Amino acid sequence: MTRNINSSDPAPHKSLKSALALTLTLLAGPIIADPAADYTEFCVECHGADRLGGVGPALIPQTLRRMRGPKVAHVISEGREATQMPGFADLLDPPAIEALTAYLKTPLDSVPPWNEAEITASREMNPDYTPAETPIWPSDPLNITLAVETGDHHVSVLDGDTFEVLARFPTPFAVHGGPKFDPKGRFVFIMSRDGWVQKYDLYALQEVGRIRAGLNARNIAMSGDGKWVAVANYLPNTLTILSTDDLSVAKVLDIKGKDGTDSRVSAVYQAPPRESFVLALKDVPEIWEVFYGDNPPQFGFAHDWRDEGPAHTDIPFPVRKITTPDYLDDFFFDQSYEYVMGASRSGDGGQVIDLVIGQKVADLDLPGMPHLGSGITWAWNGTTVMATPHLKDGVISVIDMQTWETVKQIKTQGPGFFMRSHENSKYVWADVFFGPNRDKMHIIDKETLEIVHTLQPVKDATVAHVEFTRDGAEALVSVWEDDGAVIVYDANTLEELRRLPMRKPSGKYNVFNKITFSEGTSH
Ligand code: DHE
Repeated sequence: MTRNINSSDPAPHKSLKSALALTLTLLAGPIIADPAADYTEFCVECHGADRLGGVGPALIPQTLRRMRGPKVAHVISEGREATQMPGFADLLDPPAIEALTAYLKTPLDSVPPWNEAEITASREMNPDYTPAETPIWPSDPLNITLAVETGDHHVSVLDGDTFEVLARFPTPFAVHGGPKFDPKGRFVFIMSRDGWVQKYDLYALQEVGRIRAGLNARNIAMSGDGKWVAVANYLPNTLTILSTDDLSVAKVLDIKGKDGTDSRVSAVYQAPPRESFVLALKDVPEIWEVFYGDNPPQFGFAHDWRDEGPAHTDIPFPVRKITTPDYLDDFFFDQSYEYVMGASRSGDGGQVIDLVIGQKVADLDLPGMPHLGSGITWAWNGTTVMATPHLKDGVISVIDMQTWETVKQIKTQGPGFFMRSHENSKYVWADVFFGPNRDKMHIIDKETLEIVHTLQPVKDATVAHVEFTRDGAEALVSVWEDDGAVIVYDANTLEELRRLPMRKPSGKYNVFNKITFSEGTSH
């Protein structure tokens, strides 16, 4: 392992390592790169000892196949924008980075199979679980808010009226994406990047069980009827459908495009009015719909349909494959779920696909890597607008959902990750997740589309992600640090009301806002 010695290391341990490398180099001459050792030292914590993923994705040829040429080496060297991947150019010199790149592109001796049998074998139901038909606590069950604390992998269950922490329970390692509630708001399903899905009973404040639905997963979606949870996997290339009742496996769907190309699933979304799950695919220019209702619609587009083989239950989960003009990664739906807005994988622009006719109906002017998954909508000037932050540019795009034209680009103090509002609020809250102004939170007037206030809750601390209480009266903001907090604001006066200490809180999720599909939250 060789190190750069001229870097100005910000972290003391890095400087120490550089000095040690220099000493070793002087004593023993040039050191031959040892990618396996470098992997163990720098990558294992996030990507797993077996390279099958953890907080970070699996680093094997199957998941790196789109990163041709110098792309992998560049990410190792410089880090990856909009993710937690740091750059290692100050710790690894170019030959070491090249060797590590080659190491990551070397196939594993074997990727463990992860099909129905393995998934089923991983299922652990809590033997001590005692169901509660009504809440064992006195608060409003629809005003419960969950706060995911990624600092120590826990979830806090907050009473939305008093902000008392009713329970704090451990989750699987590295939760990603929003937990999903059943339609009644009693059970919640939580997913970790390494594919575990946990079921928790909010009435009983107990874990029901967990199962590893994939080796490297992206997110989960709940069916509109509450019977199924779909798990989008990068590894293997599958969609796992679980019964919400007992977490048993209902189906494992292999993801192969129309031409037989295997694909990772970027994300799965629920489309309740269509009784379908909608899949964004990473490696083929297609959108899939997987139907769970008894009577899947007949569109008359026979070429869109493919028989996916025998189902594992009597629910067939038929699949519709829609070819799209581009690879689309990140989706936002209109409230009717007929139209899906997708961002181009290149990060430049987007498209609107009409799911009824299975065709592109519009292009979107969305440069700078829009983060459509964080989009929200509201009524504006006789139409409905959708607003989305951009991960690369300090701008928020506001799009008219009738004409699909951009009506405004609101300039911000840096690229943002999340946005939130509420039907009862006149404001949109938008963070500035990246860059020197990550301690800022913009407050945007929904009518004038102007930033009317910028909060700075804790100087130099990352503040991000907002959730409202059920009635929209308070807004909860994460101070996204290990010794962080959730700050409760009066959503009208913007006055700070409470500060609840938490370990790196990320997303917060209010039961009512989620199960009613509030236009102010991502779905
Ligand atoms: Fe996320 C949601 C994809 C990096 C925290 N993120 C989502 C969703 C998708 C997505 C598709 C919607 C899923 C859902 O809720 O069902 N995220 C991606 C990426 O592709 C990206 C950029 C790269 C990656 O590594 O996967 C990415 N995300 C991150 C982070 O680095 C964040 C900040 C920290 C972390 O936990 O990894 C992060 N993502 C979140 C959160 C949500 C989320 C908190 C849920 C937001 C919500 O309000 O619903």
